[in-house]
Amino acid sequence: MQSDALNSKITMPDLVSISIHDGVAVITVQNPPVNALGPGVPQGLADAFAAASADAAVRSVVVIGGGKTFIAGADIKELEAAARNPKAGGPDLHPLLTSVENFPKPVVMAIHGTALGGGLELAMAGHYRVAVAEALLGAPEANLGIIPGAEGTQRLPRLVGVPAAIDLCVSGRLVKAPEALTLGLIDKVIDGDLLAGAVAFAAEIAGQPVSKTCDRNDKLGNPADNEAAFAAGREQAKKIRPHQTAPIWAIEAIEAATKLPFDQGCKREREISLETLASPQAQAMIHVFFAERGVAKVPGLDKDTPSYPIRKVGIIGAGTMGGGIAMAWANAGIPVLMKDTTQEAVDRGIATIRKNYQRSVDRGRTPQAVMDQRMALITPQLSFDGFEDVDLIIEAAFESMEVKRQLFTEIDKIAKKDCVLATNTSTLDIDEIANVTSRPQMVVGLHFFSPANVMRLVEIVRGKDLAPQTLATALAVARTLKKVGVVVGNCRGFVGNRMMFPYMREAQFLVEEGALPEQVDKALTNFGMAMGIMAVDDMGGIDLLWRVRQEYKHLDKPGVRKPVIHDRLYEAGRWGQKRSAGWYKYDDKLKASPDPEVHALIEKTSAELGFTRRAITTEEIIDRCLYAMVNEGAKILEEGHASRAADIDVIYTTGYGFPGWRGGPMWFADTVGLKKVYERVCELEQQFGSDLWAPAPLLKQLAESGKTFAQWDETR
Ligand code: 3H9
Repeated sequence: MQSDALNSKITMPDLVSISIHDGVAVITVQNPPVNALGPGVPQGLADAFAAASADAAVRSVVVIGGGKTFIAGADIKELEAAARNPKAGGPDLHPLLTSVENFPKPVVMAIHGTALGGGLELAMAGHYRVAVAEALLGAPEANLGIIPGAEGTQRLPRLVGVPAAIDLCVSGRLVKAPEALTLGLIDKVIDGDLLAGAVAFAAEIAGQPVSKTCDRNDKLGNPADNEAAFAAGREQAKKIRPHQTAPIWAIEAIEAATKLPFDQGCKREREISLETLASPQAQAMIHVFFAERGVAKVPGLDKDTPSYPIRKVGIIGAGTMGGGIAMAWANAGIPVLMKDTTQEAVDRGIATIRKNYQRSVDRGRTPQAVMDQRMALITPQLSFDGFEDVDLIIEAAFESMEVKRQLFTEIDKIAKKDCVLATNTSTLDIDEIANVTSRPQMVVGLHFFSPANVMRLVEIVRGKDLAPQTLATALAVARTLKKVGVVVGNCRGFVGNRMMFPYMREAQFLVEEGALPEQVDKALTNFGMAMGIMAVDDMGGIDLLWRVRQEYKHLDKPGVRKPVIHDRLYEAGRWGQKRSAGWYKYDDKLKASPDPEVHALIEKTSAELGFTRRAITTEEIIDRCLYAMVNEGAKILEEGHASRAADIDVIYTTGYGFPGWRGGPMWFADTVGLKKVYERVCELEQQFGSDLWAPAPLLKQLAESGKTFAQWDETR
């Protein structure tokens, strides 16, 4: 049944509509793609509630999302504007939430897809929440550097208790409906049609007194238990979100919920919310949110370009990368053939995959049946049998041009005509590889990061002949694997590694001049990097980088300083974690500790190079490591090997452990001020020479015109 009279009262009929089903008013939010509470939606909801209130035939209300989801949150574009202009204040949902909670007839929130952030906050202001089993609920605001600022920190602990509320706000994790039911976040899981189930539920409870979440104080705990929960929450925040302020503020707001009456708790939350929204961390994290979604919009590629369907994949190489890539495909439910050259390599590869899945099963993260299904999707083999049927071949063999040229010549003959050929090379020239095939337009770089089943980044390397359809396929591959695919140009090291070379170089120079590896790493992790660069080198393998250097030795410029200490480690057999010795020594649990033997080696090398070791400050470590990276990033931009500075930020935050709360290296440079960065680069050029430190013309140009990389992006 439909009420035309009611429909006509709604001022925002496109965003929010209302219809009547057997005395139940169904209010539907239609704001694709994710029904965010953007401009007009709160007003549309308020109008719809007013209409439902005025209609005596309405006995209860259901709020539901149109399309694929409930409400995925406040409009982050609005939050972005508010973060840039904090005086204007963020969106204020208080009037809407109060009117929903005080609504005289029962209000049932019907959830499918996601109820996140402001969406969950709206749902919690309703009197009941029902959801389909697959629905996801959560308070992911910490991912944006903010807190659940629409009374979420006040209602959530009232529904789920203080420890669970802390966990949800600090981790930002999403819970499926059955867990939400156990937590008390929802009242019922609906089997079958959500709307029908929710309307039936609403009809059943019509006329009954409602309980408001704001009045439910029974789960707010006692001071002693709460103190312990807050302390544990702060520890959890320090561990999983080091340096981030939002989770700590969220705990503070939850604390207010336990100590103040609801209204005052909301006021305190609003103060904290506005403070977090105005923080540099929120600006940086909101930048990363949109940057991650922006990378799929590739300049010059029509978004409707068709892609080749990928139903089966062949992988060459069962080593760390090949195995990880095979797992990523199996996780997506797509069968893979994994080939290596010896039985031993294949056996080792499959054993590692099994061990990785088993660990996840043992931790309760993956059901055994799922592991079995995924293992069954991976076929280890010694030959190319079956490769003639696959839609995509990913080569993840030894990092040597000769090996790759041979392999691509061979697979070009085996693969069917419309099979895309990809290489996982991290540094080699894609065009040179593509040119040995009869289909250079179908050869693309898919540079995964280790462990490939976990790391979200894939650099999609665009060679000169790459066809739009192949590029569209590579982007679709990233989506299928739930990864972030960033299109980059074909230059040495592409974007990520190309910027890492000068970063590593400076770190090693600093060690040669007077710093110790642990000092460099500490400065970097205190800055916020997930790992220090020395520890990264040990994990990746000193021998690996050494080999890369050999590939490119012919490009070394005579007379230009190169790090020597890395060669010394290699020569001493200190190849990193795999040898329990690299920049650090490692125990059998791979815990690193400083090694006096390395210190001695470093001192000897410094003497050999003629350096009198000096005290190195943290500031010098950060300036040299970070600005070397940023300066290279600016060169990459002007050469067109990355489309936007934001793309570089995504590469670094998703693949290189750069802290998202600093927004990525280019955003970080913007926040420092490009004038200051440029001046420091000029100083370093004076000190260490133009071969190493010539400022990128783009950096100079932006610094001199008072602009930022973000502003440069807007001109793209
Ligand atoms: C909040 O609610 C604050 C309150 O506590 C306090 C307020 C006072 N707003 O990710 P996708 C866009 S904070 C605006 O590719 P999926 C997105 O940019 C918010 N836009 O889809 C993209 O646009 P485009 C708390 C949004 O299916 C398009 O939608 N909520 C928003 O892979 C598709 O996005 C969150 O943090 C938004 N809220 O994943 C949830 N959400 O096509 C954030 C998405 O132009 N969102 N867009 O590039 C997500 O996690 C995912 O989008 C979701 C869907 C899981 C919902």
